[in-house]
Order: sequence, then structure tokens, then C-alpha cells
Amino acid sequence: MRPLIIASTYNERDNIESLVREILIQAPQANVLVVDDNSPDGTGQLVRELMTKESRLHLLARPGKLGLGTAILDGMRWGLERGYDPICTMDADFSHHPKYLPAILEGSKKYDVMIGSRYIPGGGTRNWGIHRKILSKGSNLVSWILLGFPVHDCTGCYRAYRADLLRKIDRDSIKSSGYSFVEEVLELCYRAGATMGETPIIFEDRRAGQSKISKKEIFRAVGTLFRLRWQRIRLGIRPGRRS
Ligand SMILES: Nc1nc2c(ncn2[C@@H]2O[C@H](COP(=O)(O)OP(=O)(O)OP(=O)(O)O)[C@@H](O)[C@H]2O)c(=O)[nH]1
Ligand SMILES: [Mg+2]
Repeated sequence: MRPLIIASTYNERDNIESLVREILIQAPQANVLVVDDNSPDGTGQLVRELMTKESRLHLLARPGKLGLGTAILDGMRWGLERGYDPICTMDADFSHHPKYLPAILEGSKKYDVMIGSRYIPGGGTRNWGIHRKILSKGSNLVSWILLGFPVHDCTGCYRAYRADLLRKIDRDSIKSSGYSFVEEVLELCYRAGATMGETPIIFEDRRAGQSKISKKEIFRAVGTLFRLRWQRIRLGIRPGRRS
């Protein structure tokens, strides 16, 4: 196993140094790729400085804010070209704590997609208001009704994917550039017959910095779910069942 941990960043200067340090403590065998979209707060520059002292840290610098989905896709391509396996994605604001990496990486030896899950026993959310809870549970419920993934948390992107699976799926066909990317990529994995496992995580509200989620993104995400469902009907693919 030669794991790559992808952390996408937009204005995460206050988090990135401690995040990288903690990732490399929890997963010393891993390399870390920060995919930064020219953050105005200088996240990319800070990563460049940290790279002079840490050879396991890499930066993929993009010219501007192009969305979380394409950041992850570009990071995946970078990792596949260099032979990393598995490829793990996480938020860079400590909502996805690196302490869960050992369980996620261990699980990815068994499953093609290993998910850090809020909605299985032992998992949960901390410091979330009622709106956020309803939004998250609601979008998981809509996904379940429309697509029936065999997992309980399909809207988070704390995941490890096996490289062979990522090579198999048509990543270029993914249309979502923002948050609904996580469901679209899971759908492609599902259609490719991927096995999926979950390990509990407690999702904490961001440690520092500003939230970037917008109402527009939420509507777009729901639109994506309906589009994927419609494709399934056309392709004659039936929803899966939770294990
Ligand atoms: N490279 C890149 N990273 C992004 C972009 N948008 C968000 N991110 C990063 O993706 C991760 C998740 O985004 P967040 O803003 O934390 O989204 P969220 O968790 O839904 O919302 P909050 O935690 O409330 O802000 C964070 O590490 C962000 O810095 C983007 O356009 N490009
Ligand atoms: Mg966040």
C-alpha cells in the first residue's frame, strides 16, 4: 500500500500546517497532496514553505477557485499517474479528523471504497445547528430513495478509493464541479460494482476559516441526484441495498 491523502483547500491557511502534521503522524506511510485553488489567504504559499522540510508533502496549485469536485478529480489523476494506492480524500478544515485515517486505510485493504461515516453506530456530528443536521440527513435520505447506495453516508468526502477502481470508472464523465461531486463519483463506483465499507467518524464543525457552501450548491446537488436516477432508469440499473 502506498496511500495518498488528498486535502483540497480554499483559504485554509489557519488549518493546513497542523492538518498535514497530524495526517503524517496518523499515517506515516502516506504522502499528502494539497490541491489549492490559488487561495487569497496564501494557503498554497504556506504549503510550498512546508514542502522544503517535508518530502511527503506535495502541492497541486490551480489558477483559481474551480470547485471541490474538480480539485478532487485533479488530485486523483495526479495520484494515479504516480502509482499511489489507495487514494484518500478529506476536507482540510479538521471536520475530517486525521485520527480516523488508520481505520479508513485499513478498511480500504478490504473494500474498493472505504467511507468515514457519520451515520453508523459510533459516528456522528458535533457543533452542528439544526439546519445543518436536517440538510445533511435530508440529502442522505434523498440519495437513498433515488439511488439506494449500500452505505449510510454518501454525502461526505472522507473516503479512500482503490486505484484500480478509479482507473476503471469514467472520471471524465463527471459533470458536477461542486459538492454533489461526492455522490456522482460514488454512483460511478457503484455502477462499476465496487465494494463499499464504512467506519464511524465524528464530523466536527470547521476549526477555523470561513464556510463556502451556498444555497445554489444545495439545489445543484439535488438536481444531480435526479439526473443520476434518470440515467439509471435509462440504463436499466436497479438501486442497491444496504448491507
Ligand atoms: N481546491 C478547492 N478546495 C475547495 C473548494 N471549495 C471548498 N474547498 C475545500 O473543500 C473542503 C470542504 O469545503 P468546506 O468549505 O469546508 O465545506 P463544508 O464542510 O461543506 O462547509 P463548512 O465546513 O461549513 O465551511 C475544505 O477543505 C475547503 O477548503 C474549491 O473550490 N477548490
Ligand atoms: Mg468543512
